[in-house]
Amino acid sequence: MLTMEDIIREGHATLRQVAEPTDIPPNEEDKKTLQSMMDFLLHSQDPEIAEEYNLRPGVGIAAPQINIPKRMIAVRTTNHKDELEEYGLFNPKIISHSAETTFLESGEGCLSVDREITGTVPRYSRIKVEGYDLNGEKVVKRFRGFLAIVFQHEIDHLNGIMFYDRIDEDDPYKETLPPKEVINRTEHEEPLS
Ligand code: NB4
Ligand code: NI
Repeated sequence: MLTMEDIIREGHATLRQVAEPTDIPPNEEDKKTLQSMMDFLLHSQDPEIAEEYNLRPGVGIAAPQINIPKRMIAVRTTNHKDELEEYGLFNPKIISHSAETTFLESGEGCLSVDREITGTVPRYSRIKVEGYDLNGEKVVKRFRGFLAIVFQHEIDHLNGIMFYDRIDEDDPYKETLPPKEVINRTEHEEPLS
């Protein structure tokens, strides 16, 4: 089972590399790795297991964080309807996104970063992701709200990007203005938790 000791921290070169695509269909070793990443999220969200193994809670993890420079991510969280959404994807890719951007009010953290970093991390409000699941089946799905932010944080890791790279260093709390055509949108996003 994966624990915090398996997670590499900022300063480690792997976190700055562009990860390699996996085989499709996925090989058994990569499938085992991805399953262990999904298990880590489950464990980290179980108060008893998390306490026993000293796990920080996580809603996402990317393979480079366990020092495997391959394009694999796991995401596990609830959506705006409070339903569990769980994904393990090989070679995930954002194939389209909104012009509108958003950010997590409470900022972002990272299992590979052992310090608090405050500031606005701009993210697309809505994305369409393509990838392959544990069975090697193609998945194409739209995400918005918190889930969209988690996917962008994880896909960034596959490209060697850390969340704080996206904070404006001269104006850390800068709020990126939405593009003109969506400022007057009538539809409201659910509040981001
Ligand atoms: C990835 C996230 C950082 C910001 C916001 C938040 C948590 C992570 C990092 C976007 C993606 C891990 C991977 C949480 C968390 C809220 C929901 C449901 C019940 C506990 C869980 C706690 F754990 N970040 N941790 N950080 N990363 N919310 N929640 N809750 O997951 O570095 O690259 O279980
Ligand atoms: Ni992270």
